Amino acid sequence: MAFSDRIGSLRADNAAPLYLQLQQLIRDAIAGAVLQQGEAIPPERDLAAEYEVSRITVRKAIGGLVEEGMLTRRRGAGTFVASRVEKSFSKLTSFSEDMAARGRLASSSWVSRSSGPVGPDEAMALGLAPGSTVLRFTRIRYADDVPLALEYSTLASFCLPSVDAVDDSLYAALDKAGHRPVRALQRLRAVPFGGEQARRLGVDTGHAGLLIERHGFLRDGRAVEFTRSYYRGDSYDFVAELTDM
Ligand code: 16G
Repeated sequence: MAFSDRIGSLRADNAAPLYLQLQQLIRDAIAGAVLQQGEAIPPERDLAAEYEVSRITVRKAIGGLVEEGMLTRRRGAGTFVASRVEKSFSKLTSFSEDMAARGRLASSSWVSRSSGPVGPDEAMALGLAPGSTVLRFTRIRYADDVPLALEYSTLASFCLPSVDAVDDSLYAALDKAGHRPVRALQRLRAVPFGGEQARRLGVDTGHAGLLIERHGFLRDGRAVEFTRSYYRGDSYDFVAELTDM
């Protein structure tokens, strides 16, 4: 079946620019599950021929949807409908592990890393005495190059030799140092993104987000980690399996 038979055609009586119309067709098809998660989008030249528009128009339409996180590009393979990331509630896993388990490529960019005296909220969260030193990490987390979350982590300083001990994964560094948390408390709530979160995640201010706060503990009960993760609500699902046992 031709792509346009599934998602619809451009309309001559529509005054909107062609790339926006094409974008809207694809967006509606994804929302209406006419296009499924992980499904391939036809190559640029095929779409251009089918819709009788220039390849630049197609590129602009697709490029915008990739930026929005609706589509993802995989090098050498093509463009696909992005799948929402599903995250189990019951396992204490790291972002890197969650992405690897889903065949997504995890990466991060650093916003900041520093050490300094603990603040009042952090002291409460980590059970530290005023004046203790903490390590702070702020990162943008990506799945297949789409920004998914902004994370602010504060760690008790005994957990790691220095802030430079973390490369790609915080939990890998904690594991190496023998201080990976084994238990965590998590609190989740819906938040509209403020300016900083929106800008860093490439969405509009007020975009629906999920704030997840994690308090991670060692086996001996000491608190290791206090992380606030701002996830994009349009690409993240939390899944919990409930049993009565
Ligand atoms: C997850 C955790 C976060 C942890 C991070 C470590 C949630 C809500 N948060 O994002 O608390 O610090 O993983 O990931 O799951 P990393 O080892 O890849 O740096």
